[in-house]
Amino acid sequence: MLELYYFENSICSERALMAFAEKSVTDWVPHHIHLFEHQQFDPEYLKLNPKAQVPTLVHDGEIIRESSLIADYLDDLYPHPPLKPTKVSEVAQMREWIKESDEAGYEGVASLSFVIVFRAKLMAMSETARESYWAGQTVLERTQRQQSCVFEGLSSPYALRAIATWERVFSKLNETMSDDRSWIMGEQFTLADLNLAPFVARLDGLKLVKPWLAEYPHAQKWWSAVKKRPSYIEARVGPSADEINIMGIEGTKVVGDFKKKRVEYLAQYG
Ligand SMILES: N[C@@H](CCC(=O)N[C@@H](CS)C(=O)NCC(=O)O)C(=O)O
Repeated sequence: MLELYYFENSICSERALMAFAEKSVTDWVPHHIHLFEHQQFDPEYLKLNPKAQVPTLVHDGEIIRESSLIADYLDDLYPHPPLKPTKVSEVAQMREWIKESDEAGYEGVASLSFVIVFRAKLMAMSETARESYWAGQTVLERTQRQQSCVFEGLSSPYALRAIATWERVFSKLNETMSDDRSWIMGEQFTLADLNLAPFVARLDGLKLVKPWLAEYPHAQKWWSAVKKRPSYIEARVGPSADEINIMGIEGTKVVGDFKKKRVEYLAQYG
């Protein structure tokens, strides 16, 4: 039996949902973990995921954590259609993309989400409510990142790191796609595309993709193709209807300052 513990509006959960959709697997058991209701801190859930994060896959009692590893595991479990190239060197190259999105891409998207949307939400709360939002966190680096983004906004060093990371990813994506290939690894849609898609969807919800990809037409073409991918549509990747409104409102407020910050970054480090 396959069970997925997840939260619909989480970009990491969307990777697992997209992998299920790619494989046309529907007989899995959903367990909803509502992050804003602090269900990730339920002692029973912490036994499955001590970092108090989603998603977690449980397969016949075996626990699989980390969204990119869950997608990889599902690809091994259900070989058709394959989401990894056959040539081993290409598998390693595909994993380099995933490593970058796991290590830096996730932090960048999470930081920008906090700078733009959760900042507005958390700053509107009383200090006590804010403290209880962060109570029980099990990953210190995540709490510190979130607090820096909430209290410092675009001046947070994490915002600058986010801009640097995504500049690097988008520029590499643009160059990779410039030979008119269909997907990152060539003609095959792979885990490199799947793992990147939900993160770019969030940046799009935050109104950052349009200004960012204006200079990267090949990356933009990739993004347009991803949005038409049946698994992307079926898994409902991207912000929900409620979220899209609030992200759009807050994103529009910040986009001018974001563009300035990006220009500053490029002038100094680009
Ligand atoms: N590297 C982990 C990151 C998982 C992660 O941080 N998930 C977020 C949602 S996207 C979460 O559960 N956050 C918990 C919280 O905000 O308290 C993965 O890819 O599975």
